[in-house]
Amino acid sequence: MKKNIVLIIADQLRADVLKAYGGREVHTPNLDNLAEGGVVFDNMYCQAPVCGPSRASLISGRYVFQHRATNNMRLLPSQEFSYAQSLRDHGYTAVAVGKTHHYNNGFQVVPVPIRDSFHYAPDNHPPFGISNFYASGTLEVVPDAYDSRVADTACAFLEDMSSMAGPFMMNVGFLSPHNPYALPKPYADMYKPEEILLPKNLHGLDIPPMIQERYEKYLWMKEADIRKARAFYYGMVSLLDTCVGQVMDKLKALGVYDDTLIIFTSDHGEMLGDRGLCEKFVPYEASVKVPCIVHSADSSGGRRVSSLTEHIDLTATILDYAGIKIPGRVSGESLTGLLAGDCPHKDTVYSQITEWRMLRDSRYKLVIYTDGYGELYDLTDDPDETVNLYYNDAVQKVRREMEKKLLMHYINTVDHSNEMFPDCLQKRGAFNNGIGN
Ligand SMILES: [Ca+2]
Repeated sequence: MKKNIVLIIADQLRADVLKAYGGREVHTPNLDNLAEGGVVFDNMYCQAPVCGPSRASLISGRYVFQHRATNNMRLLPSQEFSYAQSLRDHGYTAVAVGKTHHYNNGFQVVPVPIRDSFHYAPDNHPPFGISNFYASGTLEVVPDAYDSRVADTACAFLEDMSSMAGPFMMNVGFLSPHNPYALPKPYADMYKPEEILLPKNLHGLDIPPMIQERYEKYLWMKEADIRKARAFYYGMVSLLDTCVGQVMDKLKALGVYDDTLIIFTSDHGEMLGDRGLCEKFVPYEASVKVPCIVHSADSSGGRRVSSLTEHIDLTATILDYAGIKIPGRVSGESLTGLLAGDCPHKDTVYSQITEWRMLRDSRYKLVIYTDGYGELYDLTDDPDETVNLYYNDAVQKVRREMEKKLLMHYINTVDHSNEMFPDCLQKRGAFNNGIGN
């Protein structure tokens, strides 16, 4: 049996808008079906809530401080591990359709036809003639969507690949529901702003100093603007759902659906007005926690997995599924066991961008900013992250334990071929001060 793999990545899709994650406002029949027949991961975290670094972690199976593609301008270094290259080395055809952000890492890139109505470039070029809603307040209705062409192209190529002798892997990258907020009808007016729920904790929570500027950037948005943005975002999610459904229908029509490992996820989330913030870049759940639905012939459908999991575990899972030995420099751990049934997995998950480092365990989330500011949340008692316990004298033992876990995470995952991190630690005198005491 050919062990085909399809990885579908949305851009900036927060988990809780989907019905599979408790959402009640957005029509997503195809993703609902995928969830009903697959395994839903309740606690999947991206390694960085920004496109380039997050996708570099997915491709390499490594944390951002390991692969060092730390921002959108830095492509994954060609010497880094790539599951696409590894699959090709093991007889797979590995293709990328739509956005991957990193195009030189083993994928055969299938071009997506571009027409005049093209509104957003696959490699994150500035929008072509389209205003970004978060900057201008403008919602654009366009004749058609780039993602529809991604779906068409993916389906055409699936037909070609299904007749090949060897197995295939396809990475399908959709741009929805990433801003600038441009949509064709009927999606553009599918949801009525006045019927949309307002975000959680729009204002009033403490804003860390390094996020203050970002917070102020969205202050122009009043409640009506946020409802408009949410309604349009939901339209983009429904468009995405249609495109995902096209790919699923094609896999079924080709008779390969049941035997294909299908992974659906997003590179990061979207704040969508929660705590006065939009887009991503922040360490809160709507930004760093991502949807993840897996269809596998090896697992019974309709299951949920509550274990803490990371995007880099998907990399390991793809290799594992293909029968490839997971190399030591891949830091992710295969989810194959969790797909088959309950089993122990990791105790903590980690994410970062330039301004902060985040670690969460089964109960607490710790965030350390590079200016020294800290956040600590009890996600069991306070899932909306409203009470920062970091400076609370009553929980200093918890804070110290979480800080130790963060430090141990670095020590246990540091790449010794990467001289940057040990040098950094030495400069801070950490080795001289006796780490681990
Ligand atoms: Ca993104």
